[in-house]
Amino acid sequence: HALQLTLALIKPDAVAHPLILEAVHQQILSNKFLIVRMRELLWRKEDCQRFYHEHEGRFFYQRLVEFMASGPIRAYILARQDAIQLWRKLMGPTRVFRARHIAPDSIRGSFGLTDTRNTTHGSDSAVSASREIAVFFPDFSEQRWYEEEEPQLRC
Ligand code: YYY
Ligand code: MG
Repeated sequence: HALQLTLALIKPDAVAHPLILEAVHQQILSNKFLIVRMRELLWRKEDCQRFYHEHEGRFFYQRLVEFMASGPIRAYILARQDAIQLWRKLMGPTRVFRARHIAPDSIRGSFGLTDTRNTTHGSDSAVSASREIAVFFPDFSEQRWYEEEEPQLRC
């Protein structure tokens, strides 16, 4: 496909701050992502646990789950050429110290508060993107989108 889909989340620390929320949204637009779907929600702790199950047992798992359920988050399905890799590059490294030093202009380098409160999430592979899109947008059919909408958006 010409366009790739990814799931992006704006985490509670950033949704709670209007200027940061707007700045992250502008990064999405100025980097020519298409916003395919968008919603805001308050996550239940059990859903966070399921979403992050690959990290179960890690030292940060509990605080991550608590944090992600602590306030509203915003979820996007984004489309673009190389969407997965580009969104992760724009986010910058996971950990705030690295982000600030290696990629100070990245989203996390600019707005990340701690390793946990690091502003955004992005899918890390096509397989994760499909799984994660289905978690937040259960009515969205990737197959139908590629058949009916993607061909008209390509340029
Ligand atoms: O994909 P990405 O978000 O960049 O990092 P992961 O290694 O998948 O970790 C997911 C999530 O866990 C991260 O965004 C914050 C949290 N976390 C943490 O709180 N402390 C760490 N040392 C590492 C990750
Ligand atoms: Mg990850």
